[in-house]
Amino acid sequence: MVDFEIPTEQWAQVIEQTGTTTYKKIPVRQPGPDEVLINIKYSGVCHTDLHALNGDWPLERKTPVIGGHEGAGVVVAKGEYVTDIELGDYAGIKWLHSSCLACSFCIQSLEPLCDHAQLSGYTVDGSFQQYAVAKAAHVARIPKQCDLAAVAPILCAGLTVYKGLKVSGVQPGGSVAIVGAGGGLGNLAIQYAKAMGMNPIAIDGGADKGQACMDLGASTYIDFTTSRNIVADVKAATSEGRGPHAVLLLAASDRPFQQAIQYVRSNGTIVCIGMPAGGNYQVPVFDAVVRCINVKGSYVGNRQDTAEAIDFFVQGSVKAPFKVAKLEELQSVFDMMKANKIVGRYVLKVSD
Ligand code: 8ID
Ligand code: ZN
Ligand code: ZN
Repeated sequence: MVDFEIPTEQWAQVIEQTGTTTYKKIPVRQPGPDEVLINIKYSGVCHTDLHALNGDWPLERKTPVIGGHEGAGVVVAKGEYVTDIELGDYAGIKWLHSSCLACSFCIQSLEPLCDHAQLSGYTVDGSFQQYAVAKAAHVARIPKQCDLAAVAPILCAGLTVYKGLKVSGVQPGGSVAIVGAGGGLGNLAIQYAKAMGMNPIAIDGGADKGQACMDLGASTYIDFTTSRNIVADVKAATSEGRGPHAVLLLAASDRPFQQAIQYVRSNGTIVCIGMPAGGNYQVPVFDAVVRCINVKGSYVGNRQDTAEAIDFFVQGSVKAPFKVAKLEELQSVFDMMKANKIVGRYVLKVSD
């Protein structure tokens, strides 16, 4: 067994008050009996981290809190009950830090719905620190051949869109509109959709996001900032002009929902994933009934979904470009995200 030298102090980004994150030194914690200590090498920055920073969701967050829930690193210490992870293994911090594993949701592997779920970077400290404690039962198992920077966004963005595509019910050959396709979740959604045999239609704003979406394999790019008629443009990109079989709503805005309800194919499904602060959806009852439209929510995924999402990455069928910044540069990544300027994902380099 490898022995790791663990420092007593480490660098972290701490939200001490809503709206600001502070780069500072803090103590390193020791893992409890059912926990592991992960030396985080890279952590993706999800738009959810920005919601946590701004405190704009109707969900209580702890303060102070260390954000981050796409953390990939090396297990450097573990508690006495942890028998299926070895020191030196690669592991990942995801949004679901823990769940009770015993309630009626947990035993059906609907663990994100557990009443006792703890959330990384929100109700417990996350991966914007060099040494993060995580529950062994829930950490993502990452195969040794993986590039830790590239796999980090799979831990939330990849997992979430893979699960969303699964529950969309779209069959191979079917089409899916991806709203917010130029962002972190969206870029990966294009890749998973292709890998699952679906035809992805990308919707976002700006030419650089358009280029990225087409490079990743979208069949069409529709720019919501310039399109005169998004509903007509989306329908025109589908077979018989009947609209896509499903829509993945990934934007941190509720505006596109009203369009989605108009262009989704009859008998199709709208999957709500993006969580705009204060967002609301209005479903016209007549359309929902006579066109048999399904509207559902999808919230990260369970441990099996995580393993499957990582498998696609390992097989090389999911590969999205990302940019790397330093842990101390988190605030500037948030500033770009607020302005919707980020194409794909930013990944922070957390430790050497
Ligand atoms: O489990 C979940 N449901 C889950 C998991 C992870 C993230 C939900 N989320 C939520 C986040 O909290 C956030 O609200 O999904 C949303 C998107 O996360 P992200 O992909 O990390 O955000 P981003 O990288 O900023 O991308 C958002 C994209 O949406 C585009 C923006 O231009 C950006 O590229 N967009 C917007 I804002 N309005 C749009 C519109 N009207 C739009 N694209 C098309 N049409
Ligand atoms: Zn996330
Ligand atoms: Zn439970």
